[in-house]
Amino acid sequence: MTDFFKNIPPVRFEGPQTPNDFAFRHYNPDEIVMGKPMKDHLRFACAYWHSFAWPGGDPFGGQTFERPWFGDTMDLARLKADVAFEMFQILGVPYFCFHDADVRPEGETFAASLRNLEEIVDYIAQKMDETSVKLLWGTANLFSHRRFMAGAATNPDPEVFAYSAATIKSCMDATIRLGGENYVLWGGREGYETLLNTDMGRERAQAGRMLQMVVDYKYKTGFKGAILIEPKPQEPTKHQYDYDVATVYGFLKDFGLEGEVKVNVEQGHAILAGHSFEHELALARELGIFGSIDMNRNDYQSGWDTDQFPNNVPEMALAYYEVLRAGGFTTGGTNFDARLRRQSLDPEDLILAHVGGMDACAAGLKAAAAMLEDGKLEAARAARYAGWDNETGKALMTSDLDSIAARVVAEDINPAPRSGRQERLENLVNRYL
Ligand code: XUL
Ligand code: CO
Repeated sequence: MTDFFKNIPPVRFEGPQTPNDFAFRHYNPDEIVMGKPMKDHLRFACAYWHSFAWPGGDPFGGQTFERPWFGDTMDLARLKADVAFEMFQILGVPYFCFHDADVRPEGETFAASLRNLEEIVDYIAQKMDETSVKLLWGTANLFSHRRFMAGAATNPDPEVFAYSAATIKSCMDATIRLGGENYVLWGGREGYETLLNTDMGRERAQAGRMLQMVVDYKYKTGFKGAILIEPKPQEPTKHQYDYDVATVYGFLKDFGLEGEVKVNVEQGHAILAGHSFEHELALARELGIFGSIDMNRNDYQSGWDTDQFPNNVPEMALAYYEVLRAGGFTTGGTNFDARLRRQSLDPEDLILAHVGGMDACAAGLKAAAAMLEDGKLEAARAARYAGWDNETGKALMTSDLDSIAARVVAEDINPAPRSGRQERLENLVNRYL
């Protein structure tokens, strides 16, 4: 045991009335919701990068956190892993997620970085065995180091493409070694700062080739997990190719990979793309590419990807409603891609941030389940489209313009507008919260 979280006991469910800050009010892991335990619906994961690698900087100032594991040695990487697994156990989260750069120091050469990664992965594997904490997904950091400043797969320099391919292979190997349930690709710098120096056609083709190689490697290695793309419209680059769920689907279709790759949808990224989280989730479900979620929130005033811990239960209820309508998670889960505010220096801040986020998700899930089980919202939706289920409605889907036009004239069709009943439905939803 390290002494980082000293005096913080394991967090347990104590119910909504408890005065204890270090307790769950809603997240009751074994409580059955719609036929299965809450923990199996939510499948919580902690993000290694925000909680253990981020130094607390912003564009106007550097590091605010002073963590005993900050530094570039393997001993410190092991200390970081020790503290990380202590946090996972205090919270009782079943999963974690990581990038290569979060867990190992960068070496002088690719080979040295790879040795560091393999060594720490062995150490993490041991910690996973001891604690039963599992890996939701692994990924490669192809955006922090300066070599990636003009992109990874979409870089104008083919040697950066090569370096990125080698890095992805090493991170897929690490994910497989740790029994990861998914492998994620977030194209942080796969985009452009200015079109003036960008060959968009080439960059798209390069990104398509890289993705094809990832899918091929999945089959070559027998990896059973899902390959997920995480859409984001911008930040760090001015424009990112994986803009949103619809754009990613178009890209997958273009390269014939729509049956191979799904999406990891992030709350804050959905908002940055001008959508709601539930919109992105509903679309992913309809397109058959729903995979996993990165849970967080942005500050609606700032317009930045502030990656705060989620706390808005009504928003989460709508998001989990779409997750439940998708049939719930299979390989995916709820990853807290969220970080503390830079003034939140204390170890207990890290715990309480997750406690609040987990509780807000649980409350959202319960509301979503009640909404779905009650069936009123779905009944209202079905009633709105009922005309499509009768013979005339069905026939429209196989008719042509001529025959439809002839019937409209012959039957003097003059449809009467009907209320969309939005306020009634909004009132209904609020009753479950
Ligand atoms: C950045 C982001 C990443 C990905 C993993 O906005 O969301 O942390 O989730 O690379
Ligand atoms: Co994310």
